[in-house]
Amino acid sequence: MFRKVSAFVLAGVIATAMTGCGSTSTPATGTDSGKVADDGKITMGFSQVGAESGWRTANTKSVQESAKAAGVELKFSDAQQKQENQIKAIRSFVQQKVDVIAFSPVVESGWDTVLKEAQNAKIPVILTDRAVDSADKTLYKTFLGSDFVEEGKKAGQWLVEEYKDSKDPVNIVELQGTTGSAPANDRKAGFAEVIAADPKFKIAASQTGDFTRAKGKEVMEAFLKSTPDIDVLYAHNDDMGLGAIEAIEGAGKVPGKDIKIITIDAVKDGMQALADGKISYIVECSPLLGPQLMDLAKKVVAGEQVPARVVTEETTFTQEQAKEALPTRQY
Ligand code: GYE
Repeated sequence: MFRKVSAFVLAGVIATAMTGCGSTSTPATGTDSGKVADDGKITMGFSQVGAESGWRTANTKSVQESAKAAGVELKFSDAQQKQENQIKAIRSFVQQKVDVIAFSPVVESGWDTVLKEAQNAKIPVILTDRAVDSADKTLYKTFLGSDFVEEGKKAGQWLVEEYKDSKDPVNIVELQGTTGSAPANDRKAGFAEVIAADPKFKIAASQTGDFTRAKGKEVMEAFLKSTPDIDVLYAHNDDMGLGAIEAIEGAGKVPGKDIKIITIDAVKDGMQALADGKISYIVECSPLLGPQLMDLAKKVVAGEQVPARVVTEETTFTQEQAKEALPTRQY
């Protein structure tokens, strides 16, 4: 009201009055999708899954280093693989009025309520690495990460090729990632779809190893006891595969010969085991999401349009390719 009157009173300098009006009533970026802090620095609340694997450690490092390089103030929270901790962290970010929230959802379901809270507070959310299954796609601005179904398919395609000249049944055991997580669901589905083309492929046992080395070892020990004649192990990440190698060796078998192993991630320890012939094939999943995440965060906070989905580019590695790539591998 006061501004309107003053604009009239200062009839001769309307332009000046309008400028004043604009600058007092509009926040710096002029959008309701977020705001830049008074000092111009973006504050990001980031809720990480945990520290369950080599992939996760590399991902955390990438996010932290990229935030620093991009001048983004990072509030980092480790959920220790628990959804309730992530929900608490997101609520606390909302209370602290951060400019943007990024998180890697440990499981796919159960996020609508907390995401609605962020939306009501006009704080934009970016999904990084893993997806949620919310029907309401307005609850987040974008999803940055790998295509996990495609990764599972690549693993299956290698297997089909590897056994193309054999008519014998191929007994597979599968170590799944964290139950209910996007990579576990999708890597299972992609792999199953490809191997279904030939009935000689049989998944004899499939259980979660929670993406950790310790669980991978434990479950593989149980598989070795319960399932005779295992030909192939498909592990949803390197760490579980590395744990399983210990179990296989402990049972007096030779990994890579008696049992072929396919894993996903391509972290250094996995690549070393591949170069050493213990793993047969690795599908890459890049954890270096930090730089793209910071770019997206800046755009989202500025109210710019971003693509709804940003897919990470990835490759695959044979044993020979691992030997070549290892010396320059970043993680
Ligand atoms: O493959 C696994 C990690 O979500 C892509 O989580 C990520 C997965 C990764 O624990 O090693």
